[in-house]
Amino acid sequence: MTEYFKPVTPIWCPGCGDFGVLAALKKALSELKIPPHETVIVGGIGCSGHIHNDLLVYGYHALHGRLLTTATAIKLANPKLTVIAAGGDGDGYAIGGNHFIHALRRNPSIVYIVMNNGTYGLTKGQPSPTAQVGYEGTQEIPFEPVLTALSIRSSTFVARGFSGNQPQLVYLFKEALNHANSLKGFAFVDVLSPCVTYNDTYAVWRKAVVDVNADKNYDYTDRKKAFETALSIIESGGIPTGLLYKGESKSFEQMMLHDSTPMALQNLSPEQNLEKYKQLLTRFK
Ligand SMILES: Cc1ncc(C[n+]2csc(CCOP(=O)(O)OP(=O)(O)O)c2C)c(N)n1
Ligand code: SF4
Ligand SMILES: [Mg+2]
Repeated sequence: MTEYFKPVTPIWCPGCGDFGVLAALKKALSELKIPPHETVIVGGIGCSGHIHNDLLVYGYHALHGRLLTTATAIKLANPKLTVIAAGGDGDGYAIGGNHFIHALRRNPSIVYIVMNNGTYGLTKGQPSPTAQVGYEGTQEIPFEPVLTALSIRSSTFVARGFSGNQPQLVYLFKEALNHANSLKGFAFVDVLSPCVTYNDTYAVWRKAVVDVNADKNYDYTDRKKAFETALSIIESGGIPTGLLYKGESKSFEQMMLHDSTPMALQNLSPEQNLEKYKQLLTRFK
């Protein structure tokens, strides 16, 4: 690819929470001075998955629920890139649910942003795994992505923001980008991003959010305490937000690449590799 695509105007409904996610992401990338030509956003399928079209970076529109495998492969091919996967709650927690769990377990150094609105916005408002009880008649107990992420022993970064709280969201995105770009592993940020057209939760969420970092004694390096704190907030009807957990575990690149040169950084010029190519050909004779 020799030219950038020009960012387009977002297609979202006026007031959609995803505008807040885009604004915070832009601010975080520019404040950290991350070069656009070294940044890739892999978008999921859904309204949220349009985000990679709205920024001056490389973009890839993945299959539904399969953005994490694509983003992981990009990072393995070139660990120098800033790699961000961004999609919806349907994409990430329903069809992509098992990929979510295994990405947390493998710990590739990418940022994963889930624009969580409790609905399938693009397909006009069916309940997603995080839909509140009663939404469109659903009686199912909502899936709790941050508790799942905290329960996986090799997860290294678990956070939740709210598109209605920009300073907190910019802070979380900067922390997540720094975590992934120092090759420390998978930086997961669930973002409460209301769908004003099919599930307008702004007023309810604004009252329910609890910022765990507001308590100066909160220790985000203690996984057990983080789980207990998040669970007790949920059980009392609140929604835990903030940097919930940051820890250490081997990254997927460390496990997979060892000392080998990543694919995109290898010298593949035919002239300089003629002998190797000839040797390779002998194996097929
Ligand atoms: C394999 C496959 N199954 C189903 C669909 C239909 N589909 C398109 S978007 C979507 C869900 C979108 O919900 P979410 O990921 O929460 O994104 P949002 O629109 O809410 O941002 C579905 C089921 C599809 N595109 N591909
Ligand atoms: S349908 Fe909902 S999620 Fe989709 S753009 Fe509109 S407000 Fe946003
Ligand atoms: Mg959704």
